[in-house]
Amino acid sequence: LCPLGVLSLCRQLPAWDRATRPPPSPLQPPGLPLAPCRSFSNNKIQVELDESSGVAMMKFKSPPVNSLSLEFLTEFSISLEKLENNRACRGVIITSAVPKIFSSGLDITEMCGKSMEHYAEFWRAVQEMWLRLYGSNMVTVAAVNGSSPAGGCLIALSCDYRIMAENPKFSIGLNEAQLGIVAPFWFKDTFVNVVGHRIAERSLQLGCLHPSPEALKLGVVDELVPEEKLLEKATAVMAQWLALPDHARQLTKTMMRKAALDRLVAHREEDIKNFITFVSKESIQKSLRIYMEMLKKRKG
Ligand code: CO8
Repeated sequence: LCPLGVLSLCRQLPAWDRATRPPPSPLQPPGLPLAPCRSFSNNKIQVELDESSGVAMMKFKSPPVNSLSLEFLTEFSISLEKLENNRACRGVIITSAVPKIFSSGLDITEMCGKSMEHYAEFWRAVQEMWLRLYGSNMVTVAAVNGSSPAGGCLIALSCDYRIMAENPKFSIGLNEAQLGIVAPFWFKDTFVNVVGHRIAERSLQLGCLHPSPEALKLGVVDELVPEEKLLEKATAVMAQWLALPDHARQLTKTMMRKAALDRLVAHREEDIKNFITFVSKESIQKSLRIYMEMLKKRKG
């Protein structure tokens, strides 16, 4: 019955077959069963599960900008896995506890001046995070309460629904081209699946960061609401999605996302090699260093 090849890779049980016990987590020490989670938190992420509604609130809390370091990505994947394996959880709202920032995307320092082994480990963690989030059986709603460039945008795009604070100072987009780097094919696939080919092509080539009203117009986000109403709205949207029987919604999600997920699964090792080759080039290292300096200067 399981049509989603990636599920076995993510070690997830399809939710329509959760009667059986989930296999041990690859991220969990062997022999330790996953503890039921109501609330849990780590250095980077805080999660509160409301068991009566089946909805978890996941808040990124890694100041100053929720950058996606190796540690952050690992904690994110573990948190998603815990929720996925908890039968009481049917949906997750993802937001930020850091004012004005949803996530600043991949931590650029993880891609500068590090060893090949580090790049491989880092990139595998980026892939793992996306496979888990994009392939999740849960309803996923992004409550984007701040700026959300590149990898931050990918997280929002990977959810089922995106609501953004209507502050035009907050922007969202896959701006990799502005850094002199190229968004990987699965970032692109995720973007195309949300906004369509033409909008994605233009936005990717120009490395656009869209202020929230433009993001709404282009379909990068589904709705804008005043910031103070964001979580209330996300909760209401979640209730709407959860009103449907899980199995029908999950199979439909699988049908829509399977091709993109399978494509990365089939090319995972090749994608890691490509990343290492690309990011190790002196020209790319130089672009990233210049970009980091620009961020620091802009501050001063
Ligand atoms: N990684 C690491 N450090 C970061 C990042 C980041 N992505 N973003 C910001 N920082 C650091 C800043 O350098 C600064 O450090 P310090 O305090 O030491 O000077 C600190 O965080 C705070 O940053 P700001 O002062 O800029 O904070 P603001 O609130 O003014 O602005 C923003 C926040 C809007 C998020 C702004 O920091 C920004 O635009 N950051 C850059 C975002 C960005 O371009 N991210 C892209 C990352 S690349 C990616 O996600 C995908 C790459 C996939 C392809 C790979 C192929 C090679």
